[in-house]
Order: sequence, then C-alpha cells, then structure tokens
Amino acid sequence: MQQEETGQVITLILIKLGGSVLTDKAVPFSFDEKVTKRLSIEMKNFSDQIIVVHGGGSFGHPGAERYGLNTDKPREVPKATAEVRNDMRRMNQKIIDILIDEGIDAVSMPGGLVTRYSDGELISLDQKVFTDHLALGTTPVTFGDVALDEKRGVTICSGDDIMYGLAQLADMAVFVTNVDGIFKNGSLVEVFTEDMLPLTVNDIHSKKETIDVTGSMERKIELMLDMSEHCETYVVNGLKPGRLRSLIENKDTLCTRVER
Ligand code: IP8
Repeated sequence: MQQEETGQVITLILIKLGGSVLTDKAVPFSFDEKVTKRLSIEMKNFSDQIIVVHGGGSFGHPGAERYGLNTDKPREVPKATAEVRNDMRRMNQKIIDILIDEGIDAVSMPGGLVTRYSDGELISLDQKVFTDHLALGTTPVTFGDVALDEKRGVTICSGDDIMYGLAQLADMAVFVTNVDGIFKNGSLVEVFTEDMLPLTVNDIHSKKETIDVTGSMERKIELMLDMSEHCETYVVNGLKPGRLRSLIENKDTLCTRVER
C-alpha cells in the first residue's frame, strides 16, 4: 500500500486472468475476445493500481508439453524457446490490443524476461521493473512464458509463479478462473484455509482432457496460501459478468478467499 502526497491511499491489485477463461484449452490458439473485452471493461476506470498477469491457455500449454519444457530435460531447446515464446507473445498482443482499446495504458512485460529459475523453481523476479512502470502510470501486463533456467537451460515460467513473486508488493491478489471458487465436499467454500486440504477428486473442477503443464489445483492452492500471508487472496469466476469488478471494488460477490 502506498500513501500519495495528497493523503490518498493507493492499493495494488494483482489480477491473474487464467488461460481457461481467455481461451478454450482444448482448442489450440482459440481466444475468447468477448470475455477478454468484458474483463478489460471490469478492470478499467479503477482508482487503484493493477498489474495484470495472464496464463498460457491454448497458446502456451500445447507447445510446452510438446517440447517437455516443464520437465528436467526440455527437448529441442532453441526451437522450443522460439516457438513457445512466439505463441505466448501472439496471445499477449491480443490482450494488450483489447486493453488499450478500452483505454487502459497496458504495457507488455514478458514473464520470461523478468524471472530466473533453477531446476524449475523461481529464484528471482525483478519487482522493480514493475514498480517503475506503475510509477509511470502504466498498467503492466505480464504472462506465463519460457524462462531461463540455470540448470535446465529453459523452463516454464507460469503466471502463478509471477503472482507469487509479486505478492509482497500487493494488497490484493485475484485469480480469475472458469469456476466459482474452491469447492470442498461439493460446496463452494467462502474462506478456504489450510486445514481443508487435501481436496478430493470431486472437488477439483478442471477438465481432465485439457493440457496444463504447470500443475495441479493443489499446487495452486498451496501457492495461494503462501501468498495470503502477504495480501488478501481470492479465486473468482471470470465467466460470470460483474464478479471481478465487484470483488475489486470490495463489494459482496460469489468467490473464495484463501487464508492460511
Ligand atoms: O498458464 C504457462 O502459464 P500458466 C505458460 O500461468 C506456458 O501456468 C508457456 C505454458
């Protein structure tokens, strides 16, 4: 949280637009312009600062899987890096175009250029490049990417890792997904705490037939629990109009808050 000279308090919100909201993960290179546009409208004219993070969806995950980029032995590294980076930049360009059309001064900050990995683990993220762009008044838009890895050559940088790496700066983090929140024993949970783990198969609402190289729902929840020590952390359904906007305006809406 920052205090402006005027005394006004500026908060920073991290918003991750999940790949399953922006694309149909089962159809390579599909992109839902309508949903992206609506979510952009929900994020605009907002008084607090925002960093947008987006996932790979149907652009990033098929290539990442094809070349084993999330394993300790990625294949055809030069070609894989070029292709998957290009696929992610094509997706990012579509999002940036829509955000700018909606009047948001969105600037692209590829995840692979602001992170470093070792053996698949995030070891550093350049927070300053984000705060400097926020200070300019722009809205950084970063995304899952192919990143350098000091042991493997390259690895996948997931949007979730970037969320984690930025959590210390933020007041609130929102994971925008294609489900209403986190479910336990078939019911939506309002506040999800660590003692509710593990989840059962029935609680995991992800389509099994789609590719997601960056892991399980449980891994995501562990990461959200860690993030919740720095900022309020939520999961919300981005396919339901208005929920993201209500959440960032601190109005009541259906979602899950994650709290350690
Ligand atoms: O969808 C993955 O990002 P995520 C990025 O946030 C690639 O896990 C390139 C697969």
